[in-house]
Amino acid sequence: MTGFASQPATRRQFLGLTAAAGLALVSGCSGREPSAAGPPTTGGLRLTAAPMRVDLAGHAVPTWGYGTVPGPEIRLRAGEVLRVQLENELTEDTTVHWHGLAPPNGMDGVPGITQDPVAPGEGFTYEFETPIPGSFMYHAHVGMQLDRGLYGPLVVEPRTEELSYDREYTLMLDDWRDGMDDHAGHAAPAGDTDPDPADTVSFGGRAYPLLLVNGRPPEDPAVLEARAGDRVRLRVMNIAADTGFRFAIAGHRLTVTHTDGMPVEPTTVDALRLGMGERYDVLVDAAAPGGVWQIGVQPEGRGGWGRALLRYTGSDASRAPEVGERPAELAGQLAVYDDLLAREPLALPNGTPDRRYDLVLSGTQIGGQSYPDADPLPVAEGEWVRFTMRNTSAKWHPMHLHGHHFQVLTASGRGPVKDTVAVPARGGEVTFDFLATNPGRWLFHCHNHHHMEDGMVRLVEYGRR
Ligand SMILES: [Cu+2]
Repeated sequence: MTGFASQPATRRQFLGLTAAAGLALVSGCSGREPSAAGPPTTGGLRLTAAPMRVDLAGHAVPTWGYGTVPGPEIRLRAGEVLRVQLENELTEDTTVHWHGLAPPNGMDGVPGITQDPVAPGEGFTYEFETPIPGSFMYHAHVGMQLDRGLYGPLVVEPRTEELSYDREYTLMLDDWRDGMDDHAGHAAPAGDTDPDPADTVSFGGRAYPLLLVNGRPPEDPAVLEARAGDRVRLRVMNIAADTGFRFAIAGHRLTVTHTDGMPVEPTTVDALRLGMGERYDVLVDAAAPGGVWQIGVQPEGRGGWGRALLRYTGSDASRAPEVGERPAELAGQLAVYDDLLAREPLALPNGTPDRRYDLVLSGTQIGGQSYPDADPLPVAEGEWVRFTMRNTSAKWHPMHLHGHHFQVLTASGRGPVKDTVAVPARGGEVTFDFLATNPGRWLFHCHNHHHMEDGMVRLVEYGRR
């Protein structure tokens, strides 16, 4: 809990969570009821990146984090100023990136591009307005630091909440291998060279011995409480480095209300697929006949398993599902981009885009180039820009654009507004449009962090028209 806010409202909120530890909710994930909330965070938060230990079902493993894994949930209201003092107590440089937000370029947290890296023993203050509500994440953006515990949820609440629900939880899904050398028995051989069978949906090929939900392994799951009849809002976030997930809850359906924090027409499905960097907000009606229900998290394209539990208040926790019990809903109807309709489409002008880029994703290259030996992609302020990506590789690539929201082009003409979009393997194609309204130099990259480290990055660079 070190490094948490100095602001009273925030601390009260946080202590409220800690007091509810009997619910087995990990610190930093929200289990509060909106009506019972204190004032939202207005900033003044201190994040200290430091070596720490995280308890994984009784094994204290070393990692780097912001005091807890996930880090403390940052919550503020649309239009407020996010102010975070980062302190670096690591042995190497670090920065914080605000995934899905569109801050001024200098606050985007990309070392060497938008700011000088923060050296060990140094600090940096991030400060910017957050006008757009949604479910976002923050994470370190230096090397593979994200693969450790340096991440957390960030929620910007709307001024007026349109959805009606009784309680909400944030779920961060992660693949984990940090500090697991002592537990090598769990690990499969590493490598990213085995070709996947043609019908496999795979976002990565590395071996990860554990999948965590809110920092917890399947043997020690987070427990989400609900009363019968409650409507529960879940903010599901994939912060993994190398794993796409299938997500479902036994005995319950999911009504998708937001993708990457941006509203869509509510649509009810059985399961979600989340590429790395993607988020979905869903509403779940606690309409089952009581009990304890499995929240299943299954990696796409490889083995492994993660879970949490949905417990109806008063139900006997000793009658929880077996650790490995897989909800049938995982194989049910999936939320797909084509079925999602933006509730607040981008204000694109009539006519045709001012600028187009057609980019082939091959191996871990974008347009045949590997960063840093890669040309910037120039845009000019005010332009309507279109990216088309065709993926010829055997892996799905979740492509993320910093500093902007884009609209996925679908047959409906009103595809979801997102900031990270999964491009299917073997000829899959996705097109998105954005408005160049946030000047600077912005990363466009694959959110598989191994692919990113391999150079699957381009810079979108504002210049003169
Ligand atoms: Cu990739």
